[in-house]
Amino acid sequence: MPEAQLDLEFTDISLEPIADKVLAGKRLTQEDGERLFRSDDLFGIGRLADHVRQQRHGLRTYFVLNRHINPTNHCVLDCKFCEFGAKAGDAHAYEMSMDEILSKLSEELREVHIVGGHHIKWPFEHYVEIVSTIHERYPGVQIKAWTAPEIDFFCKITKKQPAEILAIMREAGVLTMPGGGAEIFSERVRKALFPGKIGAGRWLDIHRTAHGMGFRTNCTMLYGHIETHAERVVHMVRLRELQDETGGFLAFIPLSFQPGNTGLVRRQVSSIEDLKTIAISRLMLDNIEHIKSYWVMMGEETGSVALQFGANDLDGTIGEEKIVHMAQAQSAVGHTREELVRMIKEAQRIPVERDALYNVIHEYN
Ligand code: V47
Repeated sequence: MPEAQLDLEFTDISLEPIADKVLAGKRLTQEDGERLFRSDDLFGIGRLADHVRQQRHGLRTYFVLNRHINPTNHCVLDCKFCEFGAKAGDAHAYEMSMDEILSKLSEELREVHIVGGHHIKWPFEHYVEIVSTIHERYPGVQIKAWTAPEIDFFCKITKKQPAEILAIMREAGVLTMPGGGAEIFSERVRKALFPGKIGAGRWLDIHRTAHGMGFRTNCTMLYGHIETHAERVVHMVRLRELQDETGGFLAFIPLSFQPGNTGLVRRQVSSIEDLKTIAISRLMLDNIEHIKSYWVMMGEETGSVALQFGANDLDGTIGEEKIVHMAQAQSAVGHTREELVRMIKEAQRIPVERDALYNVIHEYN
């Protein structure tokens, strides 16, 4: 019997068959995932997820010196969960100039994460220029840019296929793709909250194409609005299926919905729900190496505790973030390297500074 198995005790004994499967390296089913979400045994689930995380990564926990750039919030879409998007004339609408974008970057950064609105007046060439200008000015900063819905928008305005768009972006300097825009893979929720945005099939196809071209990409799930637990598990299973096919996903990032003034729900889900979602992601997504605890949305305290519930990555220093801070997220807007090291050490894990592809820069033993 593996030593860690001896430490696993459940107050909810119905989890024992699930734990047996996990310890035997067997894959969990949709039903198992739903069973985990129904259980109140947060610590049992957390210990199981931490066991799996420690088998893969030990105590090592990644972070990256990065910067988020959201070049504009002008957006043709009207997603009901989003407080970031704006129309021309709205008081909070903005467009960043190239100088403004460059002024937010520095040579010390390892990664820049670029996503924004679907601007009706910006030609595709402008989006390409944002990437190429950054790449020329800061060749050492790896560029993670444009979500699948943005790639789809570029296809619409250029009448090109995703592979052509991605080839042009690669030429301009894009290295990896972020995982945003997946929201929740449910037609029911899409029709209710983001009817103008691509659904699961197109999101997965664009990532499949990117993986086929050798890009590594991330994947996300927006939870804590009107989705059900079963829909969360379906979402994870569909990502797992694509990962079986391509192996192209680097990390999964569960995104805790910030209600702001959307009126969709009264408040953000509890820390308990955040931790359970992180832990269940680790258990369901047996083929995705990294599970990120995105402190910007979960908050720093829960984000740090999540490192004991299956997450092995704290994302990054971020610098500035507009998408959820416009929805009144309470987290700080940016952190220093020292603060991330402290958060990881507080969770009794070993900080490892990485680049965008998880190459190790420095281990803080
Ligand atoms: O796609 C929008 C979400 C995403 C809200 O790939 C909201 O490494 C919560 O995808 N409350 C963008 N979430 C952020 C994102 C991301 C973040 C960090 C790392 C990575 C990565 C990707 O934010 C959107 C949408 O799903 N979002 N509004 C909101 N009110």
